[in-house]
Amino acid sequence: MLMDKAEIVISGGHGGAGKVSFGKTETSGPDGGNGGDGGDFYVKGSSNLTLLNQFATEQNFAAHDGEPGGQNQRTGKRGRDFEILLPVGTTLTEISTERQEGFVTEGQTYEIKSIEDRFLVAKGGLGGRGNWEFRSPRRTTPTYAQSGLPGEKRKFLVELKLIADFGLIGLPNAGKSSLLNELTNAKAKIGNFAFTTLSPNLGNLKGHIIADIPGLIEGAHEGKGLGVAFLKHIEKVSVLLHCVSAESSDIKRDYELIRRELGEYNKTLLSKKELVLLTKTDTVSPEIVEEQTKILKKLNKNVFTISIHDYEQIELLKTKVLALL
Ligand SMILES: Nc1nc2c(ncn2[C@@H]2O[C@H](COP(=O)(O)OP(=O)(O)O)[C@@H](O)[C@H]2O)c(=O)[nH]1
Ligand SMILES: [Mg+2]
Repeated sequence: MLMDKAEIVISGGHGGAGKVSFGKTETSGPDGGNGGDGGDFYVKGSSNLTLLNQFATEQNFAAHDGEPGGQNQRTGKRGRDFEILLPVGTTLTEISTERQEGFVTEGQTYEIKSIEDRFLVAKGGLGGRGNWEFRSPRRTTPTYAQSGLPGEKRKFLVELKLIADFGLIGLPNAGKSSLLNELTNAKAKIGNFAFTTLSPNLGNLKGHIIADIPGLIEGAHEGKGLGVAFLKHIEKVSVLLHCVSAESSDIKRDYELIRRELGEYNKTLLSKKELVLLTKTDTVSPEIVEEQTKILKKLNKNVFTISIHDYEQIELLKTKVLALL
């Protein structure tokens, strides 16, 4: 199961307490140091789509507290920062924030758009001042220090919006799931029946999401099979990877059938960038591959031949696909 929604509470570290202490001799006066600041809390982008699963068992996270001040004006150590990784495509929407001055709800959002994104989402609390800082000509022996402030405590709704860059389309058995697994870290079931899954399988190719969109058959746009449920996902992708099996006895028909279903559902789908993939090329002779390629090129000049057993060709395809963005 891929979790795509959770509520979590994130806190900055508590500031360390200031110290009350006095030097060893009667005349040396106050020398309590300040507490260290609490650590800050960050979220950072990652290409791992399953990261929201970490919230199934744990919803509360905090950066480390600052250490208390010491004698001899020694400042406590700052608390260590904390970072959690979230998949690219995640939005954090603030539900509520507790700050020192009270309870504030702001609805601030953070959007993780790339693996380079890193946001400070909860500041650590300030360390308390030690009694050395409170000395003055009038108060030479202050017997108090500050206790340090709590870090920001923020509750967020974390949502992963699966906006895929690429959509693998084609008839059942065209090799979509197999290709997804080869191009990405996905583990989609191979050779399963067309209608067993209710959400598209997703994989990650260098930070870009590829969705394997099953269920397209003749009449899908009218609600045949489960195609309609999947057609809406195609609307969001930037590039279509249209798989047509080299085993087909009528490759033109296979290609046009899918195009027709797309167009009947929504004409704008037809103007999306499309790379045609002649798949399973290892199952037929080179002559047939050549012939099938020729037929496809008449329909779309952007054709690439592929077999999941051809490692070099798979690597080439990765490069080619990324260049289409
Ligand atoms: N020989 C060979 N078999 C393939 C290739 N790609 C997929 N297959 C097989 O074709 C069948 C359908 O593949 P699958 O990926 O499930 O197709 P999907 O229905 O489009 O997702 C499975 O039995 C795969 O093992 C390929 O490049 N070469
Ligand atoms: Mg499949």
